[in-house]
Amino acid sequence: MPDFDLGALGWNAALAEHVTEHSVPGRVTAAHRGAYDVQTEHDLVRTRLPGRLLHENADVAVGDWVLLGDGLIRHVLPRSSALVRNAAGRATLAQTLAANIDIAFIVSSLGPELEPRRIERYLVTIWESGATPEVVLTKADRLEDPWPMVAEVEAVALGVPVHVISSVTGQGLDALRARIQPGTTAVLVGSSGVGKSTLVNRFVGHEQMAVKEVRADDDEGQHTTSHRELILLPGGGVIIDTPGIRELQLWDASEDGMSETFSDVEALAATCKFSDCTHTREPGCAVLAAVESGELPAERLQSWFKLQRELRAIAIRHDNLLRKEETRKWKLRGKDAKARTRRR
Ligand SMILES: Nc1nc2c(ncn2[C@@H]2O[C@H](COP(=O)(O)OP(=O)(O)OP(=O)(O)O)[C@@H](O)[C@H]2O)c(=O)[nH]1
Ligand SMILES: [Mg+2]
Ligand SMILES: [Zn+2]
Repeated sequence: MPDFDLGALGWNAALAEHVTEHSVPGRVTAAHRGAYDVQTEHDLVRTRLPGRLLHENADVAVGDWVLLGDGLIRHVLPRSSALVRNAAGRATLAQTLAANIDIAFIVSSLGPELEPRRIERYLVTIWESGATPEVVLTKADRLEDPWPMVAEVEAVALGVPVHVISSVTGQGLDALRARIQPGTTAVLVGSSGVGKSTLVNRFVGHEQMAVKEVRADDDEGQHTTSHRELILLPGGGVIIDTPGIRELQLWDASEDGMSETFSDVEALAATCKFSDCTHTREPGCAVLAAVESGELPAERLQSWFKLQRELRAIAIRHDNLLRKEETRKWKLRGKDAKARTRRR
């Protein structure tokens, strides 16, 4: 008899097809430096990657389904979604923040620190991930009237639910909790101090995650979350808490995330007089006309241009990377062939 029902974490028949004899399936619930916690049917085990996978730079993230063999992670099962960013400070290194997620909550606190532009950037990445984004605006209790600010966010989060909550008064918590149905995995992403861990604790019903202490002198409190952790909620559903991130560098270079996030701009662009309109000076440009009339905020157009430039730069970097990789393989193949000729 299993002690733990993996179904509660989202295990399903499609995943079960990958299980081979002598392998133990489980889900990665926490990632530490070089070590992983994996929940199996029997135990929560602390494990790591074998040398070969380390060598191959295997990418294992919280939320991944893995197969254990002899206590080590032998396989990472195919992902249904993955939230990937360009690792901070590295030109081209993908970092998976969470895998196999259904909903990604973009968490921002209501106050002067709120930045709709940053939410736009998150939206692009999340649409790329295969998960569905939703926006959570926290600390509603701090403002007398949060609604003008909420409207500003709604204007950039087209077709995306925007939740307004307070972990202090409980406002909006039930509606938000209802989004995480049994078998569903949600992840919380956003800057440090916006109240992600506090929210998790409210859902769990006790201090599961350490929470930043309020300190007037500096905002870098003691208990900032330091690692990603997957938590099974009472009543079903899974939530992944993540450390606050200062910036979300785009990783994926496809246009899908942009089209979803900027559907308003793209709909306008489709009606420009010239099909190759650059929306900078052309006559009959519907985008510029909309900015002129006030229908489209100029900052939103700027943001669209900026993210497009970034995506193009990423596409070029990825292309170069691919070419380097191919050259390397080609050289290796050349060496192999030479070695074979020598042996003959
Ligand atoms: N007034 C108010 N304060 C809140 C609310 N939610 C969280 N806080 C406070 O905000 C501070 C930061 O909360 P955390 O939950 O640690 O924030 P976090 O997003 O997990 O931060 P990192 O782990 O650093 O990413 C704490 O002092 C909380 O008590 C809220 O709804 N209203
Ligand atoms: Mg936290
Ligand atoms: Zn145009």
